[in-house]
Amino acid sequence: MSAQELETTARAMVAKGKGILAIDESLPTIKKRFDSISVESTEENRRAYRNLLITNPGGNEYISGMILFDETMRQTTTDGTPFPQALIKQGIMPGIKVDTGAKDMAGHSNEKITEGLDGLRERLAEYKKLGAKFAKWRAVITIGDGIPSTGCIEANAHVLARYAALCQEAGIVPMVEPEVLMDADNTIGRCYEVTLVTLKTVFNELFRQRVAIEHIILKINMVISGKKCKTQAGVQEVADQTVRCLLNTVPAALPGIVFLSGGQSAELATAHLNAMNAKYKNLPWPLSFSYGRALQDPCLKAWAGKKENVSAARAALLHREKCNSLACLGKYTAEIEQAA
Ligand code: 5MM
Repeated sequence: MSAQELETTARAMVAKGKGILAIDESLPTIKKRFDSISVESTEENRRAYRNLLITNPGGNEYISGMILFDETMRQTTTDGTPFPQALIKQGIMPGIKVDTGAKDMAGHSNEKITEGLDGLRERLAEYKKLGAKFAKWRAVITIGDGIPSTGCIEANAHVLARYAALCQEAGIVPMVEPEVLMDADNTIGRCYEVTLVTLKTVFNELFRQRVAIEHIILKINMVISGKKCKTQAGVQEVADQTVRCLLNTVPAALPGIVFLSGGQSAELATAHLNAMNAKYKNLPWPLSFSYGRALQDPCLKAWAGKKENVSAARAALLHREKCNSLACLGKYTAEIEQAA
C-alpha cells in the first residue's frame, strides 16, 4: 500500500457518520462476556456470535471497519465465506488486534505494559494477505495512588510507536490506542492531567520512531470522572474537557480520532460523543467511535446464545450503530434513542 493508500484508508475509517465496531475480545475477555449471558465460550459459539455481528444487514451504513481477533480473522460465515472477505463484500474494512495483551510491568506495581512486538513484522505480513487494512494495539494506563509512573507511560508510548512504524512499513494503518482506564475514584481533573501527559508522550514517541501522523488513527478514552468518584462530571463537561485535552496534544495532521467506551453505558457513550460533535464544528479531525461494549452490550443480552434471538440481537446492534453514527454528526436525540 502506498502512502496515499494509507491516508485514504485512514480517512475512510472516519468517513462522515461512520465509525468502528470493536469485536477483538481476546479469549479471556470474550469468556467474561459470554459468562454474563451464561453461554459457554466454545470456538463455535464465538463464531456464531461474531457471524451475527459481521453479517448484520444495513450495518455498512454506519460502520466503516471492524477490529477482529486472530481467531475471528480465520473463521468463516455460516455459508463458508472467510470473515474478512464477508466484511470487504459489504464495504467494511477488516482490522486486526495485534497486541498480545497488557501484562504486569516489572518493577511497577499495579501497572501494565502491552506485549506483542516479537514476530510482529511477520504477523502483519500474514494479516495483510488475509485482508487486514488496519491494526490495533491497546496500551493501558492505570490511575491510582502514585500512578501512572513516567516509566510506565514512556514504555507503553515507545512500544506503541514501534508497533505503528511496523504497521506502516507493512502497508497497514495503525490504530494507536493508549487507554487511560476509567475505573478508579479519580476526578475528571486527574483524568485530564493523565490523558494529557499520555498523549504528549505518545506523539513524541511516534515522532521519534518516524511514524507518519497522516497515516494513523488515534483511539483514546474520553476525559471523564473515574467510575468510583463521588462527583460525576456531566455530559457537557466531559465533552468540553475531552476536546480541550485533544486540542492541546493531537497534531492537526491526524486523519481522525475514535473513542473507546471504557465501561460507560451504551447511551452515555453516545451522548458524550454527540455533545462533542454538536458543539465543536471546526475541529482539525473528525471525532468518531470505536466502541466494543457500548455497541455490543444490548446486542449480546438480546442474543443470549439462542438462534431464535438473532434478529432481535441484530436490531439492537443496528440501533446502537445508528445512534452513534448520528452522534458523529451531533444529531443524536432522546427521541432517536427511544425509537428502537
Ligand atoms: C473489544 O475489547 C477489546 C479487546 O480487549 P482485550 O484485549 O482486553 O480482550 C478492547 O481493546 C477494545 O477494543 C477497546 O478497549 C474498546 O472497547 P470498549 O469496550 O472500551 O469500548
